[in-house]
Amino acid sequence: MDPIPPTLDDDGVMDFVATGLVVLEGLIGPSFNRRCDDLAPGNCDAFIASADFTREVLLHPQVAGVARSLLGADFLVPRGGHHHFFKEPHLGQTWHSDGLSGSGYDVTELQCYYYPHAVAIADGPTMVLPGSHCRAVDREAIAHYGDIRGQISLTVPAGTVVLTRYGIWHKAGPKTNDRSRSMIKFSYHRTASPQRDWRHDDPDIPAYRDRPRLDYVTEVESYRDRVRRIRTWKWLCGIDEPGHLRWEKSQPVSELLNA
Ligand SMILES: O=C(O)CCC(=O)C(=O)O
Repeated sequence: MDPIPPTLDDDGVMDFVATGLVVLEGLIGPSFNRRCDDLAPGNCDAFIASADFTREVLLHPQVAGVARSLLGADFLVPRGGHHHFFKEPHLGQTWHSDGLSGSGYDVTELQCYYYPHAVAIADGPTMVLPGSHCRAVDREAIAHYGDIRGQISLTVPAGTVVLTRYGIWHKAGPKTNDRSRSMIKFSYHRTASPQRDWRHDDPDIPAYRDRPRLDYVTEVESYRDRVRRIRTWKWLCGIDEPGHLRWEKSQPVSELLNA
């Protein structure tokens, strides 16, 4: 028996394919959140690998349920990570992605942000750009970008966990107070070949139902986004026979010759 039930259904997975993130607000309770009060900045491998963090955060049924949905059975649970801590006011980071943004349409890693304390706009929240996770980009180039229409500031209640597709553009936003702000970052990885084994009733794999165009996306880029989303959806469903990426208006030559 699979001990971690998937929590996403087809629509939840399709949403993730389009936006690149799932936000679980206020999930972790106050008593565990308080355990992060004195966590030192930087590497926090021992804390993340601890039995308590594993139980309360990493294997929380909602967090692990999303990981199970998007990474398949027997996914790898993080045994380390990083505490992104800010106290002094600062101008904010530049846009960056930690992963190989645009390298493909697979989903093999989920990078997660856990906020043990509430984050308000003056605290310098993490900012993310939904849909940016599948763009082929030069990391140094996007560092020059300013505000982008559709960007989100993750102003969240304490105990929020955000699961993102590795490669999503993000940054710490500008901070105007001197209150401590914590974000604990860790990643789950896939070991299983992709298949549609998240929650579903109908055994037939549905076609990808496209999501609305993102605010910053032009008409042409939105077409490219749609193709990228379809490819990611098919990859996740385990449809990888040769030719599955064919243009929908084309037809195999054998069908034409035998018609
Ligand atoms: O602390 C944050 O909000 C983001 C920091 C981050 O992701 C980074 O430095 O790579």
